[in-house]
Amino acid sequence: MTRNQKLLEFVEQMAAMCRPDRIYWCDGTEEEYQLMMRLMVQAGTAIWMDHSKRPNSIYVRSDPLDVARVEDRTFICSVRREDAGPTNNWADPMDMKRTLSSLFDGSMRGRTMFVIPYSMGPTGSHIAKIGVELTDSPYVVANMHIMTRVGNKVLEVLGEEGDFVRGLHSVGAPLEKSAPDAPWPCNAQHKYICHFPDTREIWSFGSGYGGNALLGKKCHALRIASVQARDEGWMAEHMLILKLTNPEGRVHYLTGAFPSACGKTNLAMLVPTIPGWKVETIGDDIAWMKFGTDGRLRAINPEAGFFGVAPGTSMKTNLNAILAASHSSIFTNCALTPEGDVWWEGMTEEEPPEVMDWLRRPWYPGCGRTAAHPNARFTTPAAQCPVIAPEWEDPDGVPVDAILFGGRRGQVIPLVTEAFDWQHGTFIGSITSSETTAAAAGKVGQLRRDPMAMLPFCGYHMGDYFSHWLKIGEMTDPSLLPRIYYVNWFRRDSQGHFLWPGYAENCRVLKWIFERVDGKAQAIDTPIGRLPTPESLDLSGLDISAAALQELLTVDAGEMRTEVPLIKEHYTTFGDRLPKEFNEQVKLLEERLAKAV
Ligand code: GTP
Ligand code: SPV
Ligand code: MN
Repeated sequence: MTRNQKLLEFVEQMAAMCRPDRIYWCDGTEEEYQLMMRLMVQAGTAIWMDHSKRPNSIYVRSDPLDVARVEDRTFICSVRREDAGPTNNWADPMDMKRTLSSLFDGSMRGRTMFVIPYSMGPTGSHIAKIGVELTDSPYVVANMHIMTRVGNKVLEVLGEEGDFVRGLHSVGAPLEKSAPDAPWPCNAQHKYICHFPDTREIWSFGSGYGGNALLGKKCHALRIASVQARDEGWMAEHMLILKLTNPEGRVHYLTGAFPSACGKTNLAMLVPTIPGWKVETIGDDIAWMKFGTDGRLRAINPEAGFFGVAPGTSMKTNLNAILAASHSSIFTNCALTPEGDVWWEGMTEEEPPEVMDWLRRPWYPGCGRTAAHPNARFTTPAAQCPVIAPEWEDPDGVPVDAILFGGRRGQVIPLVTEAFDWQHGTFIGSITSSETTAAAAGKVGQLRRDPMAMLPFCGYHMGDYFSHWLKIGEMTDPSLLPRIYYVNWFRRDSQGHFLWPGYAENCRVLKWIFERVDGKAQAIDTPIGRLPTPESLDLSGLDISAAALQELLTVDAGEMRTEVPLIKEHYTTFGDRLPKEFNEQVKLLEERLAKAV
C-alpha cells in the first residue's frame, strides 16, 4: 500500500462516486496476473488456450460493438477551447466532468475497482512518468501488466509526495445482484474517452478495448504526454524505435511514425534479407524523446509490451512477433481452432479447414467473411521478443539518428524520400496522409491527412504541435539532429497489387537510410526531396520488375503538382496557428515543381 495522500484521496473519491463492491490494490506480481486470468475465465470473458499449443495464454472475444478505438468519442477537455485545436473533439472540462460523473455514479456496483499504479518507461528512469488507473475490468489489469510496469515497485518510486496522471476507467456496466455478467461488459451507447490535459486526468467510460481502456497507452503516453512534452521541451510520438546494425557492427537507431495499422510493429522487428544486417527492437508504438547532455535526441519506449495487430502476422511477415506471442500472451478477437489455438487471416499459407470466428460462428475457407476481426490483437511482453535490443530498458534512452514518416498510399508517393533538412522534414511529416484502417471505428480505406501519425493522439492544438517540432529543431546543433525520411510501402499497380514486397524487404530502405546517415549512399535531388539513385538501393536477390521499381522510385512532377492544392487545403485547418515556415515550405515546393519537367 501507499502513504501517498494524493493517491489515497483519489482512490477514495473515485470509489465514492463509482461505488464498487471492493477495492483491490494491484501489486504487479505473477500471482496477481494469474488471478486476473482465472477471473476472466470464470466470468466467461476468456478461455484458456491449449497448453501444449500456446502455454499460459488466453483467448478473448469482445463485444462486437467494442472492437477498436473510437475517435469520434474521444475528447480533449482543455480549459480553453482553442488549446484542443481544430482536429480534436473539445468539451468544456466542467461540463464534461458533470456528464461523466452522472455516468460513473454507481457504475462499478457489483464489481471490483482495481487500482493500477503503473510506470510509463523503466521504473525509476528520469524520463519515465507514473500514472494510476482505476478500472473495473480484469482484462484491463491483465493487459496493463503486460503493457506497462505495474505495482509496488511503482508505488515505491512514487513515494509519499510524488505526483501521477489520474486515470479512471469503467466499462460502464454495473452488475445487479443475481444478474449474470456479460462475457464482455461494456456500454456501447455511452462511450467517452476524455482527457483533461490541464489537470493531467483521463476519464474513460463504456469501452474495454485497447487504446480506449488501457489508459497508459494512447491516453497517457501520447495525449497527456504530448502536452507535458510541449511544456517541458521534449517529444511524445506515435513511433517505433529500432536498432540497426551493419555487417561491420556499426549501429544506428531509427524511429518511425506511421498511422495505426500501417506497419510499425512489423518494421520494428523485421528480419533483414540482406546478409549481415541486423534489426533489433526497442519499441513498436510509442517513443518519448528528450535531448541528452550530448545535444542528441534520445528515445525511450514508455511501454513494456506489444498490443499488436494480429491479421497479416505470420512466420514469413513477422517471425519475431509470432515467436514473441508463442506463450504467455492475450489474444483478442482472433479466431479459435478446434485444437484450442488461435488463427487469423494471413497467419498460415494454407487456411485451416474450419475454425470458430471471433463472433463464435463456424468459419470455413470461402465462406465470405473474415475469421478474425481486422483489428484483432495480441498482447505480448516485449521481453519475449527474440530480437529485443539489450538496451531497450536503458533509462537514458538511445540516440536517434533518423526519423521516418509514412502511411498507406496506393498512389503518387515514392518508396523513400529524404528531407533536405529538419524544417523540410517537419513539413513532410505534417502532410502525412494515409488510408484509414480498422484500428479505429469508421470507414476503412479513406484517404486522410494524419500529421506525424498523431492526428488521433495529439493532446493539444496541432498547429502548436507543428511549432513545437520546429522549436525542437532549434534546440540543438543541426548536425546533431536526426535526419528525416518519408517512406511508403503501400504503393499499388493498376491491378491493385502492392508494387513493393514490403515486410522483411523494407530492410533495403533501412540500409539506404543507414548509409545516408553515414554519408555513403548516393541520392538525387527531386522537388519533394532526395531519392535513392538506382545503384544506391541494395536490391541484390530481390525479385522485382524494372517497371515496378521505376514506378516506386520516380517523382512525377505532374502528379505532385496536383498534391499542392490539397496540402494548402489541409493547412487551412490550422488557421493562424500554422507555422509560417510551412507556408514558406509550400512556396519552395511549388518553385521546385515549376522548374521540374
Ligand atoms: P498499430 O499497433 O495500430 O499502431 O499498428 P502498426 O503501425 O504497428 O502496424 P503493424 O505493423 O501491426 O501492421 C499493420 C498491418 O499492416 C498488418 O496487417 C501487417 O501485416 C501490414 N503490414 C505491415 N508492414 C507491411 C508492409 O511492409 N507491406 C504491406 N503490404 N503490409 C504491411
Ligand atoms: C493504434 O491504434 O495506433 C494502436 C492500437 O496502437 S490502440 O492501443 O488501440 O490504440
Ligand atoms: Mn499505434
